[in-house]
This record gives sequence, structure tokens and C-alpha cells, in this order.
Amino acid sequence: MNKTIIVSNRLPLQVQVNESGKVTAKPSVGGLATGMKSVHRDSNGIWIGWSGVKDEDLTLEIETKVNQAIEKEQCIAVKLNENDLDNYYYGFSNRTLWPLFHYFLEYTEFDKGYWESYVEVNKKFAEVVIAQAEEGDTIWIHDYQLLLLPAMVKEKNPNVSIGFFLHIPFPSYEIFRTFPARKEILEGMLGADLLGFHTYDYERHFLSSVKRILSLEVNFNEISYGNRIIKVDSFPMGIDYDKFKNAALQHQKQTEVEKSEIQKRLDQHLKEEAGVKMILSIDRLDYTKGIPNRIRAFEFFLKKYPQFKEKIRLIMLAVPSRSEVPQYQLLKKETDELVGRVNGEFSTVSWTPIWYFYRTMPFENLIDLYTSSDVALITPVRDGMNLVAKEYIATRTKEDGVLVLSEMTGASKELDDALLINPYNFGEIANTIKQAVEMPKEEQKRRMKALQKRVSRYSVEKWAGEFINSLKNVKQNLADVIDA
Ligand code: ADQ
Repeated sequence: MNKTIIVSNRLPLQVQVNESGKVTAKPSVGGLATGMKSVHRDSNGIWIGWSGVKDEDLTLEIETKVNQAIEKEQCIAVKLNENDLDNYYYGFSNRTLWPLFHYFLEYTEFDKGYWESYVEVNKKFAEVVIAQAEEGDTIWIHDYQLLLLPAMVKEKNPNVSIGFFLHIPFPSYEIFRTFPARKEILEGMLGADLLGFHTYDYERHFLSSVKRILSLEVNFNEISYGNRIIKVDSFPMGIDYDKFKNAALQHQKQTEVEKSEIQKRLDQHLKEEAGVKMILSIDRLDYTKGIPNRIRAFEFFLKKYPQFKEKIRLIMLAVPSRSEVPQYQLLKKETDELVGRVNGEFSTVSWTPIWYFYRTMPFENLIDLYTSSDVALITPVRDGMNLVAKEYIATRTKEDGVLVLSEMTGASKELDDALLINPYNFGEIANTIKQAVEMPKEEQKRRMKALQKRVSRYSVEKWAGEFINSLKNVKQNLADVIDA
């Protein structure tokens, strides 16, 4: 029976080795893992990726235990050592591709060592994939860490169909052309039979680069490449809508003892500060997420509309991320300082304008925050999709709440009933915050209903299903051409 092989940098597992050498592998609960569940489990599929335990921490005994634990979850590990992680992961992936693809040219480091490691690690992945792939199998490769993998697999195994999905933006040609390895990257991606992006814009940018850099013929959304036709399409990723909706419904039924500390604090706020509006932002602490812009715009709002002092609060949750990379350390410092500045300037004895949490929060606490906030303020300067916006929508079971969303997110292309803002325009953000907190209930409901209709229909399962179906069609067309 043909199988589906999913490939991503990390396996969808939390692998832990405790001090006595006991190994556990728990499935992770992230969006990608959920979306791929039906593809992974139902089709007798396997998932290939790094386990999260580097070679230096693996004795022969531990490695055997790790492999046994992950095989139970239908997963296979690619081995990575510290040098790979420093150069391929923290280096080329996070200091070259991530900033370049998010239009941060000034942060982009072109380093020969990073590049060589990226090629080597993609080869390591290719070896494992090639060993597993059989004729007729379908392979679905994910994201920017593995851009060279499609061609490496296709070369050895022309009869498997390969899909590739990019979770981050594909930048415009004028940005992408600056990249020394631009040709190699495009050729690597073109090993796939189907290439998927979150939005039509990213798809267009990719096709434009293919045309201009490789001088290939592009016909609508198909590329002629040697004797192959490659299809390019957009597949906007969704969320596990029911999981968020049901958690929010459950949340309403909580008894006092079941409530989290955060929820108790939020309830207390409701009692003591009735009428104070809650504005929420949640993201990884990443320079693409527009965190300093958001704080500055909020500061500008408090200055421009002083009548909102003591009547509004920004709850900002930032998850620690890539703290080994210097730009992330700088961003942390800048965020700490900006929060300190705003709180220092505007706080009163009974009111703090920004509550700032720098940590990962359990799912239940995310639900506490989503359901207790009047407004979600999402201001990335670039974001492939942004799932937080969709999660906020799914938890608003009373059809209230307002989403303020940056037009630089992939999600904004689908969510035009949100209040869309330019994250660089502080005046516009300030006015939109005012519009959001003053929005009449009927308008909130009308907008939220429309947003919920969209997000509930295009769930993450649907996204995965549509990608796989499209890949099957490409495969069928390919077979027909060969037979004819
Ligand atoms: P990310 O940049 O990580 O993803 P996003 O899509 O917003 O961004 O997903 C973040 C996820 O982390 C959400 O599911 C959210 O609930 C969770 N999260 C955020 N803060 C948290 C906290 N403090 N504690 C626990 N969980 C938290 C990349 C791209 C995006 C694209 C996705 C999927 O950068 O543009 O939408 O992949 O393709």
C-alpha cells in the first residue's frame, strides 16, 4: 500500500530523556501536528524530522530508546549534532532565510559556513527520506529549513510525488534576487510536483522569481521544468476550530475551584475595574511580529486620547523564541524598556496600562486570555499567516470582541471583516484601537459572525486535505501524461 511521508525540521513530538535515562515521547499539540493528524495516522503514514535530542546527548542506549519511543508514534528521526544546529538551524535557517523572507534584509547574514551546513543537513534529511520512500508514495515536505530537499529526493526517486508547503512569506523578486544562493534555492524547491503557499501574493512572488532568475516558462500557475510540469497554488492554513471553540464553551462552565490563577486575576479585574477594556496580543517574541510598533502605537493612543487612561489595558503575552540569536536578545531588551517606559509614564496607584508576560503558557491560560479580552491587537510587520488571529475568532462564542489585524499578515487576506491596519502607521493604529473599544455590540456581532464563518469552514484539517488532494491530482495528471 502506498503511504504518505511527512517531513519537517522537528518531529511533532516532545521527546524527553530524564536523569535516569528514561525516554518519553509525547505528541505535541501545535497547529501543524493537529492538521496533519488525519494525513499521518489514516494513511499509515510516517513523519520524518529531528527528535529534539542532539547527537551529543545520545548514547547508544538512549538512541535506541528514543527510536523505539518515536517509532510508536509512526515517526523516524533524522540525527542532528550541535554543529548542524548552530549552522543549519540557528545559522542559515534563522539568520539568513527567516529575515530575508520577512523583508529584514539588514538582518540577513550570508555566511558560507551556514550555507554549507544547510546543504549538508538537507542531504541528511534526503538520506532518511530516500530510505523510506517507495514508488507510488506521496511525500509532503514542510517549510524553509528544507528548501533543497525536494530536488534531492526527486533526483533519486523520480516516481514519488512530492509536495512542498512554505509556512512563511515568499518575498518579492526584488528582495529574493539579493540572495547569493537564489538559483540553488529555487532549483531545490522545484524538485516538488506541487508547491503551496499561504496566499496568492506569495505564490505570485515565487513564480516571478522562477521566471526571472531561472528563465523558465510559467503558464498561469504551472511551471515547465525539463520534462515536468510543476503546479503552484495557495492553501491558506487554518486552525483546529472546534478545539478552540469547545475549550471556550467549557471555560464558561468553570466553577470557582476549576479556575486558573490568571482567570481569577482577570475576574478580580472585572469586579474592581468594571468598564476597563482589555486588549490582547499574543506572539512569539520575534522581530517580525511588530511588538515595539504595537507598544509605541499604544503609547501614542494614550497620549492622543487621554480620556482612556485607567479605562484600557494591553495584555501582552510574548513567548521566548530563538534567544541564541542576537537580534532576538536586542528585541527582548527593547520590549522590556518600552513596556517599562509606558508603565512608568502612565501608571496610577490603581492602574497599570500594560500587563506583560514573557513565557509560554498552557493551552487553558491562552483560552482564559482569548475569552476575557475585548480586542485582539495583532500587528506583525510581516507574517506568513498568523494563527493567533484565527484562534481569537474561534473562542468568541458569544460573537463579540474585535480583531485589529495587520495587513502584512497572510490572515488579513481572508479576514476582511477584521479592522485592518498598517503596522507602521501609529496614528492609524491609535484611531483603530479607539474604534475597536467603542464599537457597538451589533457591529461586533456582524463582523465576528462573518469571521467565524470563514475560519470555521477553512479548518486545518481542510487545509491538509485540500493540499493532499491537489497533490493526488498532480500525480494523476503525471501518470496520464506518461501513459499517453
Ligand atoms: P509562528 O510564527 O509561530 O508560525 P503563529 O501562526 O501565530 O506564528 O502561531 C503561533 C502559535 O503559538 C499559535 O498557535 C499560538 O496559540 C501559540 N502561542 C503563542 N503564544 C503562546 C504562549 N505564550 N504560550 C503558548 N502558546 C503560544 C509560523 C509562521 C506563521 C504561520 C504559522 C503556520 O510564522 O505566519 O501562521 O507558522 O503556518
